[in-house]
Amino acid sequence: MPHIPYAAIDLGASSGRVMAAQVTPDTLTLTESHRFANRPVRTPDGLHWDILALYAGILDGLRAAGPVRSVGIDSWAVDHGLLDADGALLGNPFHYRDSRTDQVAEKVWESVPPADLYAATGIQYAPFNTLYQLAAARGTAQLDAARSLLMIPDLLTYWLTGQQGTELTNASTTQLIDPRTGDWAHDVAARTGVDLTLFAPLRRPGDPAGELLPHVLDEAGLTGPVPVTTVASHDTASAVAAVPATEEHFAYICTGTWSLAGLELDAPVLTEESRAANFTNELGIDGTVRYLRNIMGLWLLQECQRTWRDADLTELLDGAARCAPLRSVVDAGDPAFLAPGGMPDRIAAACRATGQPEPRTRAETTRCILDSLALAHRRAIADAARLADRPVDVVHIVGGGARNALLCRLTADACGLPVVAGPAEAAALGNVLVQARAHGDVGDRAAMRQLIARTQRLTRYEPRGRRSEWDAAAARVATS
Ligand code: LFR
Repeated sequence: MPHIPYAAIDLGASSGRVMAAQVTPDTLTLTESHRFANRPVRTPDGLHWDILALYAGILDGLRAAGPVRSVGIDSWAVDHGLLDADGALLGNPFHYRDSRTDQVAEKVWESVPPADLYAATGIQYAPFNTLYQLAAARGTAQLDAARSLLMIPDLLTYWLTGQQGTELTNASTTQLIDPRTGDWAHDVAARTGVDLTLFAPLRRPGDPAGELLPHVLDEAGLTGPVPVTTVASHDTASAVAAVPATEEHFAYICTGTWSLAGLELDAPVLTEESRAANFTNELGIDGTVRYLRNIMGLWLLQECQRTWRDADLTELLDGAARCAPLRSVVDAGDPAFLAPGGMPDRIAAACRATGQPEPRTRAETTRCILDSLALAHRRAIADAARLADRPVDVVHIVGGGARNALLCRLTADACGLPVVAGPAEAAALGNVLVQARAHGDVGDRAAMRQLIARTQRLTRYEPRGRRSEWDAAAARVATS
């Protein structure tokens, strides 16, 4: 007898999808019900998410999925909608790549120095952290009128259920949560002028989040009641929950628009050394800490493809595989690559600035990006292991980049460690498994991981030596 599936709504920076998953303690099948574009829109006041298009895509997806046991939503982090006293959305949510937060951090640091912020929240500096977005919004008519703030998955959950909550893994990316307690960092909020009453009560992955409203059921062609279950609503937290690790000492890299590389820990690392290395302590499921570094990821290549009028990925990767290795590398962690536009030229300029040959062809630029990502992966994992004082025996690559064989192979070579690649749809799988656990269909975190390891197609890449070439390339990036 087929089981009624769970629906995972997983929103990424370039597309959203609704996935239907059937789960038993021994089986797990995931099928895509609907995929839709996520196209950021620039208006005179800045770069925004098209939140209504995303919501419409979700309703289409639920209709395509048919009867479901429960629904869960995850998306990228830090971004949010502001709502007025009647619960109406005030304007389109800003995109984290919008430039309005440029130079805002320095002002915030006048109230709370960066060392104090890190000691209290464990969150790495990124210009787009919600804390800085709120500082940039200070004094605007919109923030003045706001009576509540909902993170993107919480906003969509509110529209589906009529109930407001703040999911913890995503809330940790605001830089307003204390990772030791999983509660608000009241002192940071008070000193930076953030009104914490804007936030709805905290919810944890697995908590109920309401039921689909009658008009939602109607639009999606469903018969109620359909519960919505809180998942790890930060996509990276869901992806880490689905890392198919059966070993104790593993590192992970969640690859997609970003590469998020690091370790799962029981407690945060809040040392000054860790802050200087720009490691973050975001929260994961079951009180775990996602100790990781943000690396620009396949964004570098996606942006090049956009400049090259959507050049074919397979051709680019085939060409890159034939290029000389490690000819030029850039620092793939450099925030200079955060904003959209002109990426091939910016990469060429970074090579020039460090005295390396500029990539001349699309294949060479692609190779430069993949070599640079592999190097950044290597550095992040080595730094995480050192700063958290934990050995690493294997690296799991999950997310879209797990399909990129060249990237996985280069990462194994650079790290000098075996890489296990897959699943590509880790965020959706983590979303599903947290729902299935809440509804009694799967056991604890280890059982969730074993289920993924047993049921999903994984590819193993052994390192091929050549450590000295990677060491030499690392030295070139260190000087950039
Ligand atoms: C990945 C991700 C990262 C976060 C970035 C911005 O999709 O969620 O974890 O740092 O997007 O929100």
